[in-house]
Amino acid sequence: KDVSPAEMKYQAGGSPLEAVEMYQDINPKAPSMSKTEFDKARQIYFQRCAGCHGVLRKGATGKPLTPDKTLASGTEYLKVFIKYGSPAGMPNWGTSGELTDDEVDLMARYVQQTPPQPPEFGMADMKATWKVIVPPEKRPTKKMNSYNLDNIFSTTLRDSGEVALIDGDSKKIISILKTGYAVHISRTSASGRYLYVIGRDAKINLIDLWLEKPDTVAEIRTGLEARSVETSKYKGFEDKYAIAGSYWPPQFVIMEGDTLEPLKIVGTRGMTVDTQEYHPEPRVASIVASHYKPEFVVNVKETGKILMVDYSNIHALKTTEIEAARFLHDGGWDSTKRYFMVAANQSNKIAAVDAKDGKLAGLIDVGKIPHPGRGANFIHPKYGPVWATGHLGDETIALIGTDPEKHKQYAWKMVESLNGQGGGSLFLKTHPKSTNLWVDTALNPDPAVSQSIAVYDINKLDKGFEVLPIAKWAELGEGAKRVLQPEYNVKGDEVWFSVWSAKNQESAIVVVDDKTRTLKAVIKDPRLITPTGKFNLYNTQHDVY
Ligand code: DHE
Repeated sequence: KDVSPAEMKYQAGGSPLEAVEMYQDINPKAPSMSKTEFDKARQIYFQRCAGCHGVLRKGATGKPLTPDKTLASGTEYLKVFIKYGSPAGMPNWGTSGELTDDEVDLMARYVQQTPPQPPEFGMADMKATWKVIVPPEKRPTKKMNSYNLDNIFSTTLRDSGEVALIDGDSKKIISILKTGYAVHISRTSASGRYLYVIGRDAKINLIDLWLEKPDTVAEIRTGLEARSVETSKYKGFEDKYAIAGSYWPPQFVIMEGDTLEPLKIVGTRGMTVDTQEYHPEPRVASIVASHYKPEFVVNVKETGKILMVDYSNIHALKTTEIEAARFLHDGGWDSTKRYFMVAANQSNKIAAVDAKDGKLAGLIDVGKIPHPGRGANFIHPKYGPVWATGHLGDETIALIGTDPEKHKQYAWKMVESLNGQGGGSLFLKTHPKSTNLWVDTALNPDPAVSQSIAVYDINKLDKGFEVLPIAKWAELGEGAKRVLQPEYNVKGDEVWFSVWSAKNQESAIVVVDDKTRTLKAVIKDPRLITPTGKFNLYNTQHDVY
């Protein structure tokens, strides 16, 4: 199979576009559909199919499903495909019981219709959702609480549409804030005062950490579906701007850092890097702020281009467009923060961008569907500084040399491929003060693997890994649970893991002592519903990983 079942389920995570009204464009050549049928099919499409086939069905991980292709296939052929799946990775939606025969028939007819286009979301729409709850002049001029901000963990509570701010010192919840749905990431501002979180529904909360009780001081929606937010970090521009990328519409927006006032929207529609064909929905994946220049590094998924967006004058915006490879997704800096390492996941490559010289440093072949999160940097005993990624599609961990000065022969090459516990890895992590490399396998189909973590000694990689039963340590009840996203505390002596259960079941955060690899604490609370990503504010602020 080209795509693992874990990867398919991961891509079929649901889209807020399912709730958006869209126009039914009647195609006289397609099988007839009532408005009710069309709307039901459209909802199923955005829940299950859009992640792989795209909003406009131009294809990404999945094949294109535009009427020129689907009308030629016809209803009966499409029904077989949808019901039984395909060896190339299409899930067996019918035989798995997820869709009834009637729904399979409905979807086979639906994909022959002209794809309905969700509405655009421009400046007027953004302004209509923009709220400044506490204006900058009414905010404190110094920190008004006694929290150790550096060691707070902003923790996504995916299905309750909240984030929990957890005090890393006491392991107590400071507060739970209402946010957009399924917050994807949290990012700390350059000064460490502000926290930005973005929901799948493109709602951003700006949280002021200096308030007596940290709380939202501004909010906005920047689109209909999104995954990334970041804030300017270059000298002289600290906390000045925020940027958010969206999946739909395909665009990014630069905002005032302390109010979220939208200033400049830039569309990403355009030509693909390889075949140079027009793509109508190039989604914005990860965004990071350069430490070398006043630039944001914007990774555009479907066109495979990395945009170095110079924010020093946003009214005369200069953008360097770097050719990489299609399906750019997640990534992080190397240890010097000069090179940004980003996964072109369905291309099985990592692109290394030189943020100082504004060019591609390397395009490295790795394993199947790399998925680093922000990756992990450490000094390899033989190859010098390396950056690591795990994979969704195989069990390996790729180590890439990142030091073109002192270890030139290893730079931008996969110098080693470690064997891991299994495929379905989402995140891995280490810390400059640690000798451990922690690798999750959250999407592995075997519960014993998805509920435990593999840990390597980076000085003895040839010794293999130790397995720690994180979910077992949490002592939760029955039910599926996944262990994911290792995250260090500020000192680098503890690692936190989410044990992510269903919405109606108990979840937990498990804290492990990094040195002894033993259980240190289990954080449980009825309010900790579906915890996924956790972001230590200091490590996120300074890009330490
Ligand atoms: Fe993520 C990071 C997109 C599914 C949890 N995820 C990212 C980033 C992108 C992205 C573009 C990088 C943002 C950045 O750094 O600026 N994620 C997507 C998807 O398109 C995808 C495949 C399907 C979807 O429909 O969303 C997807 N992601 C998931 C999940 O199923 C996870 C496990 C739980 C969830 O919330 O749905 C999940 N993604 C995360 C987390 C990060 C992330 C925790 C940040 C990791 C970090 O350490 O930086």
